Amino acid sequence: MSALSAGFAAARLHAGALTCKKTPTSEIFPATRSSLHAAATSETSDDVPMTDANLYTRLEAAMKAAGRAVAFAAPDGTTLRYDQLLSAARRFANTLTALGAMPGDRVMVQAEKSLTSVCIYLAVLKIGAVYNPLNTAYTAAELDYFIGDAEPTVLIVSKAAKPALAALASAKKINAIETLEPDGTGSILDLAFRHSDVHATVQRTPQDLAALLYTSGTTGRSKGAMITHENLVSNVETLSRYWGFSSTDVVLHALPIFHVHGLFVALHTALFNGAKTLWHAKFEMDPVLADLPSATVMMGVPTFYTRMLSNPKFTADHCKKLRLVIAGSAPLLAETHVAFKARTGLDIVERYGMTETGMITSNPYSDGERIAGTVGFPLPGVSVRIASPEGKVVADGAPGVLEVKGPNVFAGYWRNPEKTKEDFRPDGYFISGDLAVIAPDGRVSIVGRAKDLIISGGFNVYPKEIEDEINALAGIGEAAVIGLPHPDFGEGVAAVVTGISGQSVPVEAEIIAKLSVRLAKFKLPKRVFVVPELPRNAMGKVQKAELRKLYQVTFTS
Ligand code: MLC
Ligand code: AMP
Repeated sequence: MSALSAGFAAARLHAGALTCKKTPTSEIFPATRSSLHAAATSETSDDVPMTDANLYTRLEAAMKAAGRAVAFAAPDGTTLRYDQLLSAARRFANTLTALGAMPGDRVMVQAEKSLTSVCIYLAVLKIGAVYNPLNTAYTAAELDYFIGDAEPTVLIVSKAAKPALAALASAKKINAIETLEPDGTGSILDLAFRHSDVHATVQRTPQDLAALLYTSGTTGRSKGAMITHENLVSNVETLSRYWGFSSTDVVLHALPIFHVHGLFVALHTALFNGAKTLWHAKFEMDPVLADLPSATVMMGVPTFYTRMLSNPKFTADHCKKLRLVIAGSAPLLAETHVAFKARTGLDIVERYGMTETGMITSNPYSDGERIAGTVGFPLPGVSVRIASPEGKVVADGAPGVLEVKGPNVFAGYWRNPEKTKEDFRPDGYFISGDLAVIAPDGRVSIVGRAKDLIISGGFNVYPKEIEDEINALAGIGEAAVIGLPHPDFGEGVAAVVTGISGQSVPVEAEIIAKLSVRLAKFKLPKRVFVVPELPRNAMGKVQKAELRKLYQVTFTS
């Protein structure tokens, strides 16, 4: 974050200087306040007609209204004001355009969370391009697939990752590969200081794409979810109202910003309301507890709350100002809800959503009871129904697959019309793959999954992808990958494998080591069991339920 302001200072002092001088964090803000102010107040041509559906235009209205209010504050004491953020977004917009990114082009970013990446995100929206963030845990092999599929015009990665990708650039028609480091420095930041902060926002229709987010699937291959400006605008408007956001809010943000929860829920609600964000590069207990007493809003995956509760230092005093505590992305155990209430006096608001749909349901904020183990009511404007696998709506109160329709539902899978067709009903409902029931009062509970999916610490892992990788290893007969109860991550990935007779079967550590070259760390089995054979049903299908029963205490004891 501090790198941003250091860069602005360099740009002003050297009038178009090409390098960003590294400045110790603590010295940056006092020294550069005036230059940032100058940058932020320079003339812009941002005024666009009211019909523009670009999400940026909507966010910008709130950010402009916030003026010189603090947008971001980090644990090291540095801050960034809204006027500074807007100025930076305009510079990055000019930078990306100069790198060849046109409206509709993908800008792929695999970089650690920093304020520079927030500016890049805003700039991508501003130029009408499509933001394509990737989990930083993805390996080079996974990145190769994403690049081939998304065909980005601009790719932003860490300095360490760039050399291996350079050869790809011409083969995959990438215009530019720029770098971005965890501290927010990198070639993309250096470039931004060569560009002016005058930029006219590119107008978008509601159906134009704003983002492409990859989500893995039952086939083992990740699919790009095409997310439109309308999807994002409708969801942030709804959440802002439903959860009672205002410019006086202070949002504690410790989620990654390459997925929906951190990017479209936590960041959007803060920016859309001109609120202040307490910016944490990741969830780390001590800094989070130090900032919590200043926060009015906190959002997290269940692992955040179980970790906080297992820390004896965490007390009600930390939550003095909290008015809203959100949990989602994975099931929040009822016992966690109850324990949080007992420790802090606060009822966590559990909500339910997906990459493809943004937020779908939420427990009530102001009107009604928050019930542990339920995900609340469909959000205003969002329709939900429960159906059989064949698409027949089930009797009231019966379990089935949750289907959802509304302005929040994505436009389909990137370059994959067959999969899109498969996952939508003819009347426009999207088939979530989650098993749910709706109570007579309309309250939704997620009771299971129709899809073979593991959610570990809020990250999705599709067993098929891991099984394909294990099956490709020498000496392996067949692998079955399952999710087992895990005290920290909710579910932990485990594999049960057979060998091939007459061949030497790799041992657990070898299998994990080989997989680690190909798969992101969070997808790696934390245990691998080698067995003589897998349990099968009469049809010859592996009985994963049996395996889950057999190994259920693996991570809990
Ligand atoms: C880290 N590890 C994980 C893991 N996170 N393993 C499984 N599952 C995870 N989620 C690995 C690390 O690489 C490390 O491996 C070991 O586990 C211990 O790591 P750690 O240091 O304890 O983990 P940490 O870095 O603290 O990360 C844990 C976490 C993080 C929970 C803070 O995973 C996280 O921020 N999760 C949030 C995910 C999220 O935002 N989901 C939203 C998706 S959007 P080793 O080998 O080095 O020991 C969505 C829609 C919706 O779902 O509804 O919101
Ligand atoms: P993702 O593909 O990462 O967007 O993950 C979406 C999935 O997370 C959903 O389909 C659900 O299975 C799960 N999910 C999100 N929120 C909740 C919740 N509150 N309770 C249970 N599951 C959830």
